[in-house]
Amino acid sequence: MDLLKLYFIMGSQDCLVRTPEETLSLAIEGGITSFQYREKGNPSFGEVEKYELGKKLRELCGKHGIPFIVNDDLSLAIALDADGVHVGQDDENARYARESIGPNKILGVSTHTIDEGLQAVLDGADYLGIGPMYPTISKADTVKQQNLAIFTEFRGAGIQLPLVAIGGINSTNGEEVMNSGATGLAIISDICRASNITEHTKLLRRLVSY
Ligand code: 3NM
Repeated sequence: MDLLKLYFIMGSQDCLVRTPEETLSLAIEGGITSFQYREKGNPSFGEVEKYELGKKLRELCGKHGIPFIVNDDLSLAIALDADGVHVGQDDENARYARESIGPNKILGVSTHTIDEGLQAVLDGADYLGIGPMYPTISKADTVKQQNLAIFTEFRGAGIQLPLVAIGGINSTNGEEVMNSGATGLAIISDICRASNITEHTKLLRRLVSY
């Protein structure tokens, strides 16, 4: 699925210099192919703020034809009429998420083992997230680092869904991840923290476009 090639993930906590709206606009200009709203903001960032920011980011994505996916929060995804939802192993149950959003929305599931991958297929996932591939500064509770062979192992187990790699991916290591069999790259900090987001995103886009 080409839409998952360069999958940008972000929430207000990831935007240190620019606003989330500006960050997303610049990343869209650079060529991201999909976006996940992952709001893990500080305690002052309540439900209303989360919704209001989501609405703005959703509109930006809509204007540019970029799929807008909400992390973890099913009711927010439905309220924002998101294109899909992404759940982890500890989040909303994937099967329940599929039933809630219906058959036509995108469902992503984070998986770390073949068993989790096979279960996500049964639950109705459209793509699987696999990570962390490298150490990450953007998420505290990750499992242990994955081996690059994991993509081949998932394929060997008969899993045919798109496999999106995540965790510490950047313009230096992105190529080896793609060469190892990932369908696409999911990135937070290497885009959010770039001094020139648009140019850096263009560089990442070249890594996944072949
Ligand atoms: N999930 P960055 S790693 C949101 O391993 C997330 O499932 C992960 O951020 C997983 O690109 C991660 O800055 C953070 O490393 C990715």
